Amino acid sequence: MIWNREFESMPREDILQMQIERLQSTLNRAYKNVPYYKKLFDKHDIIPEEVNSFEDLRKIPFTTKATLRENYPYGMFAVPLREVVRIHSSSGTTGKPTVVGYTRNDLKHWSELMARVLAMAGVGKDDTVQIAFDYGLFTGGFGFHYGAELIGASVVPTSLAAPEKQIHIMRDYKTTTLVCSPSFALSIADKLRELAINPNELTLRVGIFGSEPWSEKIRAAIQSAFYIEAYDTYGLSEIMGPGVASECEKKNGLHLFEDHYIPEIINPDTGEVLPMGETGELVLTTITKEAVPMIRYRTGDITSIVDAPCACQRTCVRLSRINNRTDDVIIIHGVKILPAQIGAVLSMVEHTQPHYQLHIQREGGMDALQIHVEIAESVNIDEVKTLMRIQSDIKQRIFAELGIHVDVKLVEPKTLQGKGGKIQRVIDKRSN
Ligand code: DLL
Repeated sequence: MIWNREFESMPREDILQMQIERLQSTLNRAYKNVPYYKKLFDKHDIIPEEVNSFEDLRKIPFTTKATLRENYPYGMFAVPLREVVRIHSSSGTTGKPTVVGYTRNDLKHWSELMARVLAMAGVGKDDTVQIAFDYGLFTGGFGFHYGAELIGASVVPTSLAAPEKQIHIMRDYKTTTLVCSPSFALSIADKLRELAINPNELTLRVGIFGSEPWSEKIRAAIQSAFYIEAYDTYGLSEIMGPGVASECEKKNGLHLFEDHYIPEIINPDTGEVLPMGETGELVLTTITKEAVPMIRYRTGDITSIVDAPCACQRTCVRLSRINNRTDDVIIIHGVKILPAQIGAVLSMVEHTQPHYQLHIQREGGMDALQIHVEIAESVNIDEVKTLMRIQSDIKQRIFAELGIHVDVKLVEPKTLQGKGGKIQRVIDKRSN
C-alpha cells in the first residue's frame, strides 16, 4: 500500500531536482534565522542562492550533536517560539538533552510521513494500532500516534504499560498492529509464553519496530512469537523522530523519504563523501523542516544506501539495517546513553574509584545493565552495610540522572584493568 504515490514513486530525476529546490529555501531560512548557520556560512563563503548542486552542499561543514548541545535549548530554532506548537527532546541526556521543536507545518509533514510508514507495512483504516512507545519527550509515541490517526486506524496509546497489561489490551481490544521497540516486543513475547497464551487468541497481524538496533534473528523471534509480519523503522529526534526511513513489504532495506531529507554517506574518520553502495556514517539534511532545520547532520549511524529500483514501486533510496554507531552510545531499552555519562554519575559517589565496566545482557527479553564498580582502597570489603549503602547510592543517582534502572556490583580495587592496564568499558552480551 503506497500512501502518497506522487512523492513516494516520483521519477528519480524529479526527486533530485526537487531536493535541490527545497535545499535552497532551507539554507536561506537557516541563514536568515539561525545565528549559528549565518556565522558558519559567512565564514565559509557559502551563499544559499549559489548552492545549486549536491557538490555545492558538500562544501558546508557538518552539524553535530555537539553543535546542538552548544546551542541548547533554542539556539538552533529558525522560528520564534510563538510558531512552535510542539517540543520534544532526545532520550539520552548527555549533559544537556537535545531540544527539538515543530511548527504546525512540521507536525503535518510528520503525520504524513508516519502514515507512509504504517501504510508501507500494510496498515490501514481497518486496523487497530497499539502504540507501546513512550509518550512523552521521546518522539516515538506521539510520532506514531498522529500518523495512525491520519490513516484512520483505531489508536490504542498504551505507552510503556507493563507487558501483561499490553497483552490483555491487545487481546481484549483486538489489536492488529503492535508498534514498539524490538526489545519491548521481546518482553511482551516472554510474558505471552509465561501466561501460556496462544498467539492464535490474539488478532495481531503486523508489528513495526525501531528506535534501537535489532537483527534478522530478533525479527524471526518476534514473528514466530506473535504470528505477525515484523517491519523495521528508523529515525532520530534531531531530524524528525520516527518517520525518516522504513521498510516496505519487500523488507529489503529502509526507504528514506527523500522529499523531506537529503542523505549522504561519509567516511566517519575523514568526512569524505562515499559513493552509492558504500558503508559509512549517515549524514542527513532536512529540506522541509521549519522549526529546526538541520544541515548535514552527522547521525552517528553506520549504514549504506542503494538507489536501485525496489519491487514495491517506491523510487526513494533504501538504507541497509543500522547495526552500529560511530560513537560508543549504548541503547538500553531504547534509552541512549554514553558510557561517560555513567562515569560522570559515579564520580559523584563517595568511596568508589573512577574505574567501572558496563555489562549488558538480555534477561527474559529485557535489556539489563549491570555496572561493575571498583571501590576505594579505604573501604573494608567485608563491611556489608557500607557496601549496600554505596550500591544503593549509585543505583539511585543513575536513575535520577539517566532514567534507567541498573544493577550494581562492587568489586575490589584494581580488578577491572585488563592487559596493559586498560579497562574494556562495555561488555555487551546481547546477541543481535
Ligand atoms: O529512536 C526515534 C524513533 C522512535 C525511531 C520510534 C524509530 C521508532 P532517538 O531517541 O533520538 O530517536 O534515537 C535515535 O536511535 O540515531 C539510532 O542510533 C537508533 N535507532 C533508531 N531507529 C533504529 C533502527 C528515536 N530501526 C537513534 N535500527 C538513532 C537501529 C535505530 N537503530
